[in-house]
Amino acid sequence: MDEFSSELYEALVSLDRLRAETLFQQAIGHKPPMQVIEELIVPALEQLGEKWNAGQIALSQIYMSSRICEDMVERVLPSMASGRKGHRHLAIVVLSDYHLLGKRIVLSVMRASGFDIFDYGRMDVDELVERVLADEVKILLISVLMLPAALKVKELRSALDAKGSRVRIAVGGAPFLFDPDLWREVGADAMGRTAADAVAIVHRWMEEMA
Ligand code: B12
Repeated sequence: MDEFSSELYEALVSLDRLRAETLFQQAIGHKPPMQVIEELIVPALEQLGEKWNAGQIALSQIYMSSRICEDMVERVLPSMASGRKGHRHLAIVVLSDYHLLGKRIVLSVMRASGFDIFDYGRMDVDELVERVLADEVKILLISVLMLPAALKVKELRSALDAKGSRVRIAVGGAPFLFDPDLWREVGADAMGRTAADAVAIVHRWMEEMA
C-alpha cells in the first residue's frame, strides 16, 4: 500500500469521513476516478479486511468504512442506467452474498466501456438459472466475496449445464484472490482481479463468439 492509501486506511479506521473525503477528492484531482478506486480504495478496504481477520479491528469499523467508501464511489461513478446497443446477452450478479461494492464498480466500468449489460443485483442460484435462460445470457459476470458463495458457482454451473445453457462464466472477488485455483475448481471459465480485467475478458470472449 502506498502512502496515500495508508492515509485513507487511517482515516477510515478512525471513521474520519471528512479526512477520507478530502483524500479522495485530492486523488481524483490528479488521476481518473476508476484508477483512484482501484489503487486507493480497494487496497484500503482489503487492509481493513486483513486487520479484522486478525482480530485487530471491529466489524462495525469495516461496516462504517465501507459505507463511507460506497458514498464516495457512488458520487463519482456514472449511473448510466441504460446501456448501449450491440452487446446483448451479457449480465452481472452478486451470487448469494451481500458484498455489493465490487459488482457496482465492475458494472460501471463495463457500461463506461460501452457494453449493454443486465444488472441482476443479488440473486441465489435458482433465480439466477431462470434469468440466465430467460434472457439467453451468453456471458455472465459473477462477483462474490464469501467462500460459501464462491462454492455456489459450482452448483450454478451444474444447473445451467443440465438445462443446456452454454453461458461463459467469469468470476471475481476475495475468495478467488485468496486461492488462485478456485475459479477452475468451481467450473468458471475465467477469473479477473479488477474491473478492467472484466472488460478484457468480455472483449476476448465476444471476439471468439463472433
Ligand atoms: C466491506 C466489507 C464488508 C461490508 C460489505 C458492504 C457492502 N455493501 O459491500 C460488510 C460490513 C457489510 C461486510 C459483512 C460481512 N463480511 Co465482509 N468484507 C468487507 C471487505 C473489508 C471489503 C470488501 C469490499 O467492498 N472491497 C472493495 C471492492 C471494490 O472490492 P471487490 O469486491 O474485491 O471487487 C474488486 C475486484 O475483486 C474485482 N471484482 C469483483 N467482482 C468481480 C467480478 C468479475 C467477473 C471480475 C472480473 C472482477 C471482479 O473488481 C472490483 C474492483 O476492483 C472484505 C475484505 C476483502 N479482502 O475483500 C471483507 C470480507 C469479504 N468479509 C468477510 C466476512 C467473513 C464478512 C461477514 C460474514 C462478517 C460477519 N461475521 O458478519 C459479513 C457477511 C456479509 C454477507 N453475508 O455477504 C470475509 C470473507 C471471508 C471468506 N473467505 O468467506 C472478508 C474477505 C474479510 C476477511 N478477510 O475475512 N463485509
